[in-house]
Amino acid sequence: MYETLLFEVVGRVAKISLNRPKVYNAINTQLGQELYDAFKRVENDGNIGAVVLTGAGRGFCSGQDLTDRLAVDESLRLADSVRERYNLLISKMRALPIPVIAAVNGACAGAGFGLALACDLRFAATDAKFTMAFSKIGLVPDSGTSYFLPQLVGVGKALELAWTGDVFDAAEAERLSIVNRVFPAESLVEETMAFAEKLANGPRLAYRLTKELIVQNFTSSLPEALEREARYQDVAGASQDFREGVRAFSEKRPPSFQGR
Ligand code: T3D
Repeated sequence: MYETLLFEVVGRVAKISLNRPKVYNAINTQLGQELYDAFKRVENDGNIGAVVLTGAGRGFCSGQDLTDRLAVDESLRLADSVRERYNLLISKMRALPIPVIAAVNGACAGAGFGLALACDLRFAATDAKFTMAFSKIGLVPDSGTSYFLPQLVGVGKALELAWTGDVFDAAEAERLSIVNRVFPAESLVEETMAFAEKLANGPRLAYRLTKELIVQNFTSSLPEALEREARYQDVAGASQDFREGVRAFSEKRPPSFQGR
């Protein structure tokens, strides 16, 4: 169905592999459109409980395909590309009500870094490498990187990484809390898929509400955050999963959650 990515559903997990390996999965118009479509497909499939985003070959994603920018003429307005491609993609990913995990298998740059940061969690291969990249070609951060990166590393470090465009490895990314876990390259995708499958079979209603809480409360006042917690706990507390969780605890057995 797609030409620039691979889409498969394994158990309850959608695995999306960007598939332009010769250019480290750089994003051209077709890949941008197909990726957006793949996320819409996930959104509309109630059986999918988690998403893993990874890259085919040696790269995760090297950002905007720069060969498309070689013949820049005066009519090119990057705001159009940013709004119509990257902003739509990042917003769609962020709005997915299920866990989205990046398995960063290799080079991760520019808008590719933005895709990884828009995921809820990031697992990386030991030999993955990261760079903001934008300043190296005279651009400013986009694809949500100016929003997500300071949340993870603080304003000073985000500015340093954005200004220098320095390339850093997975160990440094883990130290900076940009990635959650690091695995040997050969087991990265398998480990990420197993983790995603576990989440996909968890208390999905509570997970969805938790994602909304943590994302929204990050930019809320304390009174707003506390009130949102109370409202969401009301919803979670009325779920069958809550009843099952408490029953399972008292019966000393693992819970069997239904996601409602
Ligand atoms: O324009 C707009 O719409 C605005 C939005 C912009 C969003 C952005 O993403 S701007 C940032 C664009 N991305 C970059 O500037 C990153 C460019 N790539 C790199 O800096 C390096 O390739 C990496 C650090 C990612 C990896 O370095 P390395 O040494 O491991 O690999 P390499 O040899 O540079 O790349 C491997 C191949 O992929 C190579 O092709 P070749 O020589 O083997 O035929 C290289 O040209 C190609 N490649 C890598 N990145 C891109 C690319 N081809 C097209 N576009 C790329 N972004």
